[in-house]
Amino acid sequence: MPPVLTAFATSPDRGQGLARDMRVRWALEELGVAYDVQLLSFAEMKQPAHLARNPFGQIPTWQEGERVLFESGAIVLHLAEQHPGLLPGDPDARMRAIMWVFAALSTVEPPIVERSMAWVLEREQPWYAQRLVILDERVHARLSQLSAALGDAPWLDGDFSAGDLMMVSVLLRLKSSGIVDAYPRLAAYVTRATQRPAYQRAFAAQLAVFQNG
Ligand code: GTB
Repeated sequence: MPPVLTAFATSPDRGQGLARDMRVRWALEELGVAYDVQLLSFAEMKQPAHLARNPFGQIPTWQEGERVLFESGAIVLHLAEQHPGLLPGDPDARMRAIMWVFAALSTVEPPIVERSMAWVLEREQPWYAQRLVILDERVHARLSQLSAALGDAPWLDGDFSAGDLMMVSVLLRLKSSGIVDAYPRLAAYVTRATQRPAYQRAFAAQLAVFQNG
């Protein structure tokens, strides 16, 4: 039986590929790993069967035989360790690619998520405009540092890696804001990554869930 990824039955982003199953789908496509998808409603995500997979009642989870994982970063790294294609063979380069996965998840993603959650939960508040200025500053600080680190290279460190996959996944959450466009190197980086056939296949697969739902 193929391994199983869980995803939203009804993604709030209406198939824009912003939910975190997308980064796992992308990794699976890059690595050529076949998989099934189990779609869950919000109610099903909080039921014991899913809480046994993820105590936080969230997607994505990954089940292959007896092995059950949650956390998109852990799942992507696990897949990249198991199959060639997303982590370099050289030990130093491999560790640096893993470092970029962590940088994406723990340094770049938090201010981006904070900004988007403020829009979801606080945009009707009288102080939202002032708060947005602060949130934007934090995002811009990270993007300008990231742009400097990328420089004119196509990818963060050598060949495309799990680090790039995760970084671009995180940057895509800013798509509707237009903020990334202020950083031409990052905008080109995102375009380069999302033109990859593996990204396109993963995007189409998650969009089909919305279109057929
Ligand atoms: N740290 C975990 C990981 O990386 O796997 C976070 C997992 C997570 O946040 N899962 C979300 C979830 O299950 C879906 S991806 N939420 C339901 C819940 O907590 O009850 C986050 C997400 C949701 C929706 C959009 N969107 O609509 O744009 C974007 C991202």
